[in-house]
Amino acid sequence: MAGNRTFTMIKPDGVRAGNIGNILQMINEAGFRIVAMKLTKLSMERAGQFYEVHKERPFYGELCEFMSSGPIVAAILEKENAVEDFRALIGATNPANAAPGTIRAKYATSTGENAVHGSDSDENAAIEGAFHFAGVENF
Ligand code: 3AN
Repeated sequence: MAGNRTFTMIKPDGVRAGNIGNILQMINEAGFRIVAMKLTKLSMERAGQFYEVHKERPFYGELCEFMSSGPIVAAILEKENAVEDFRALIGATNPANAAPGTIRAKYATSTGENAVHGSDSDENAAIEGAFHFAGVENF
């Protein structure tokens, strides 16, 4: 059975461009309920931990520098079939391939600076949510 929670971050580029409100509006209009949310910042070390699975990829260092370059909005979202539906809402990793109307088609500028993160599985959604939020911060 598909899980009902996913984890997202509005990345430093999205925050810098003033798109927090626009992106949250798209998330709300797509029917997601916000379970947890905060404006925060990843240190280089915490970004490295979060993206540990990409450690061997050539873009890992660049990714960690970018993700720790400014504040982010971290959130846990709830909706039936949350992981899959949220991936559809954000669009492809490379915004050039993102379907029209998706968050990345509207607000991402490159594969690296692509405005939002969305968990890729129920298991990772739970791990990533717990990375950012204590249980008492979930509503
Ligand atoms: P997604 O965020 O769509 O799940 P992943 O998990 O493949 O994509 O990659 C995680 C993050 O790593 C992306 N959001 C992006 O910021 C960065 N990334 C992925 N591929 C590249 C690449 N070829 N060059 C630079 N950064 C990349």
